[in-house]
Amino acid sequence: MKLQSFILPALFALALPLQAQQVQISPVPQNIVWGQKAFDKPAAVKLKGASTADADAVAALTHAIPAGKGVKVTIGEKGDKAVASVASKIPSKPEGYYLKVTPKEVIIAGNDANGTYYGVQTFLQIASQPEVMSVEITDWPSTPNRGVVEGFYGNAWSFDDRLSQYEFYGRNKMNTYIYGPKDDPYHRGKWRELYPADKAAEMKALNEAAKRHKVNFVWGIHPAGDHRWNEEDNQATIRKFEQMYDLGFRNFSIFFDDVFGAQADGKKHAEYMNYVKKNFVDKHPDIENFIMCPALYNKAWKGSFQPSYLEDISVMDPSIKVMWTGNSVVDMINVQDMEWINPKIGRKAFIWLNYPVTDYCINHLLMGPFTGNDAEATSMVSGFSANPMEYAEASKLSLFSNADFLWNPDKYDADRSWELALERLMPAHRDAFREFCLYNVDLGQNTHRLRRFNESPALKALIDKYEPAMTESYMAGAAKELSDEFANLEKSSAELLSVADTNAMLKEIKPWIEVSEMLGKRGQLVAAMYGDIFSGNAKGFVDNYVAYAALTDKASKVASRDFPGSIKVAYPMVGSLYAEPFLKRSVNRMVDYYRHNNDYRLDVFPQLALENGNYRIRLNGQWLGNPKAGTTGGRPVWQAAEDDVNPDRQIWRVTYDPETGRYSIVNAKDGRYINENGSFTVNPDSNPFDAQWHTFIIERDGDRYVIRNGGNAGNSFWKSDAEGISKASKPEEKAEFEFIPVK
Ligand code: LOG
Repeated sequence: MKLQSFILPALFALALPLQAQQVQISPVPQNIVWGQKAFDKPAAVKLKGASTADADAVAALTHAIPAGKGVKVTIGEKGDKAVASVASKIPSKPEGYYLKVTPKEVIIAGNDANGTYYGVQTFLQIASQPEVMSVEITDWPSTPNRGVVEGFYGNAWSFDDRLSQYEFYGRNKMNTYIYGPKDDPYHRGKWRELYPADKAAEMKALNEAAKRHKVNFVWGIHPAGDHRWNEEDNQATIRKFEQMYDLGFRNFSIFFDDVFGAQADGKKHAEYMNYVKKNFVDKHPDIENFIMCPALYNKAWKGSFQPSYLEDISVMDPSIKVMWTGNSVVDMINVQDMEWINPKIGRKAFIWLNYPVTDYCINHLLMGPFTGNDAEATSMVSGFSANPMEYAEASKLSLFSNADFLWNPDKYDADRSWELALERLMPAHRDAFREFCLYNVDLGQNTHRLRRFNESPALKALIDKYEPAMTESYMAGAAKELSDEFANLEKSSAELLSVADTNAMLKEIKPWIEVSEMLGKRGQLVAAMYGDIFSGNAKGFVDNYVAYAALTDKASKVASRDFPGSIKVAYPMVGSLYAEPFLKRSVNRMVDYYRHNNDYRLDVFPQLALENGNYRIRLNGQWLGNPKAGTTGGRPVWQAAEDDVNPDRQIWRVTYDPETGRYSIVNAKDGRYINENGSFTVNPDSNPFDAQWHTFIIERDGDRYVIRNGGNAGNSFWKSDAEGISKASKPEEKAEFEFIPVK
């Protein structure tokens, strides 16, 4: 008894410091056994086998740790004499490797060139610590072609962006980069034209850089918009591909995405692909990959294309890989997706994952954990590439985890991977960067309906805990905790801004960090206003409100990429899921309360278009009425005559809702609300009043008013039709109503 209690703490004491030297390796290796300390961080490596080992692997090693007198490192591929003694331990898997670190020596033995290169990458992670641990690793990737498709609309990545990407892919064991920036004219608009000499030289340099990092640069063309499916255009394709081949490219793809109608003909696409296969690919036996992105590239679109499209392209040469984005344009990949598509195209689809691309939600950055893809689906793909943001450096946060996931999906843990990515990408400012990223997770409402709900969990918890009671009373704890959380965001953002000009990633996303800093300040002002309103400090409330409004205005004007020639300008949105709506609700509520209870400086607050009250609504001399009051469904209608039998049927109660900052419009006779379609609700039980849907923006224009939807109901204006009111499809159709107060 006594002995045990003495030994146990002693063992822990021993185990802990050793544990501390173990490195979290990313991607997570398939098999790893740690031992004791082997040696101190090496200043140099004494190489054995370097002359026969893969040259890129040797270069990657000696670039990080110079060759010289130091730790003995034996390196090579299966079949090399240098690594013959461990030949049986090398996994017989493409890109696999065996790595052993002992106090005496290090052995890095690849199953092939990529394997050796990846063995070096793993060793460099282990050897980055002051004390290097003994370890034995057998490792290989679970997914064959892992990487990125630069396939977004907008400002394409720069030359330097790309160089930095390949280095990053190599380090994180991604081997594929598919080139398809929609706005490179030589990729799409001017696909028939050869690259001019200067651009060709850049392309060549990029391909060579990619190769050094074991990245297959897949050069892609997008002719689908105006290909005439004739010999002339087929020849133009071959000419362009031959130019790229001569520049050194050995991987190719053809894109047909986002073309519709007659251009989206599956038979023509397949014939063309087979033509290029026969007249180009087959003439160059050293070409590795030939890939196509079909016009019908996701399941949700199947009804909009020829029913036989997928069958028509399934006749393509079986070596041609076919891309697929999943169940819809933007969706994570699961087993069912793969079970659906693979049999239809007669091969394993090559995934084009539309994440973290933001070309359809450009005001947002996607800096949250990389989650939602099924591990099992990776065995059903011929490759997996993520379409990133036009912000190349910021995309690395997500791509780090993309690499981790694809290498060893069974051991992938999204949160752990995300934490490690933060550490590796921003070691000196990890905590500040983490706080910033937490507020840049969700995409906002968007056409593809992907949402991420794990934004700012600490703030979300405070809102859930305190907001309901904040209208009732002052809670010092709530004010302090909310203020502290926003202060942390401000402080973290300020820290990042102080180094932003010398850090490639922070420089790129600086506008978002500026907006974050302002959000942090604004949140603290709102917490202060909450104190002011309950203590009756009118001056404090007004001053804080004025500061808040000025910062809100300033933040709304921060723009990203507004340089000449920029394809799209973004207005950064931060904390759009929880933080911003919370501030907006709180301010609306407090201002509404203040308005009703104070008279000091009411001029600083935005004027309401309409005061709460009863109104008659008139257009073109007709009155909006509810002649079937008391029934279910139907709609308000225009009536030429005033209703003097039941005047309430033409009277509308207009109420400002401080939560949303919008108005509800309810009939005075039967209390039925007008819904977002300009009708009464058909089933009041299943569709009760919901401020997110049934409140409207009312704006003043001279002595008339325009009405539009808001919140979940979109933002269309209201127009008048022959019978009543309805949503306008174009802003020009909007009606200008009269609101006549009923005394
Ligand atoms: C485009 C892609 C774009 C993405 C997200 C594919 C295959 N094509 O809807 O260029 O970045 O969606 O907006 C696409 O995804 N079209």
